[in-house]
Amino acid sequence: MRIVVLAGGIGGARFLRGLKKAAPDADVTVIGNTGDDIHLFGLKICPDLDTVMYTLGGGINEEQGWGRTDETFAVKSELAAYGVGPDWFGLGDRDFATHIVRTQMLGAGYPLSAVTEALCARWQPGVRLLPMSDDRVETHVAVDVDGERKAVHFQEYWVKMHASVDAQAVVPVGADQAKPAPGVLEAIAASDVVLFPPSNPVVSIGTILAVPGVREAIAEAGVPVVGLSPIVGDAPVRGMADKVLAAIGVESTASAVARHYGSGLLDGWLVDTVDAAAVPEIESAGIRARAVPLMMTDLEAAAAMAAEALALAEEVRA
Ligand code: FO1
Repeated sequence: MRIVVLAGGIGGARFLRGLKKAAPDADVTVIGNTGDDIHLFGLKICPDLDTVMYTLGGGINEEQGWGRTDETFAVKSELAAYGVGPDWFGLGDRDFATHIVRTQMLGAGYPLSAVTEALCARWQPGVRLLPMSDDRVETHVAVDVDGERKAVHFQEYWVKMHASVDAQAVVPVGADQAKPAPGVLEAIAASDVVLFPPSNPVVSIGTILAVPGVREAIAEAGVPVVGLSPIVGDAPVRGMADKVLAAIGVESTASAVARHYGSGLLDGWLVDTVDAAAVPEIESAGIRARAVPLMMTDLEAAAAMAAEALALAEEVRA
């Protein structure tokens, strides 16, 4: 079975680990969000691609969900001694090596997709990891600070500001001009099922869908498209999905997120058992829905979620 997964960071990566356990023989292609990418310390950082690569490759810091295990911060503190920041973004020594290799290869003219493949040659994630695009896309968030509106990079909103103010708008800058990376449209067209993990529907999956051609390719593939709600009991399981959903006028409920994707894109939607009452409303919007446990407390729980998503896909297909 050929499975295409659109993935953000932590939620996407942990779901993928469950999917690999639930469907060990499947051929999995991951289309990773690159809207979170940022240039800092002269280096190109791709948080979501790295989170997927490290999580599936066994190098992730399990407690944080991002960055490397057994990390040290000597380079960052040496840079700080020179007065070089930013001090609000935590890059560890081991992680620095990844960004140095990536930035060197990009500087030598390799596209991000080739660089990602080269990095994955070390980590062997057991999936084909593709950036959504080789072109630069950066998610910016409009915020009101001291009575003035300004746009900040998504990482600044999330990591520096801790999403402490409301997001007024979310813009994937450059997405409208971006082309899908080599292999993205082909993988979708050749897939048997497309999955949306419990990743952020706006700044993760929404950004991937904003790359011209991706949404259309999914709709035209004619295969079951099944998603898992990142909202459980009217609150995001992690992250700031509520803040960015509000910015696009979507309520933070499992049902509203399903309706936001819409029946033209989504065939099936899993909600948590605490949201079981939302199932009829989602089904009346033309999306097959089931209520199952959606907390990825461990690998077994993530694998059970992935198995439920694949079962719903088969139900939709039948
Ligand atoms: N998240 C934080 O909350 N603080 C950090 O200092 C931080 C650094 C960081 C470095 C590399 C990386 O790959 C991810 C990092 N993240 C950090 C996570 C990241 O900001 C977000 O969680 C994702 O972009 C959202 O998917």
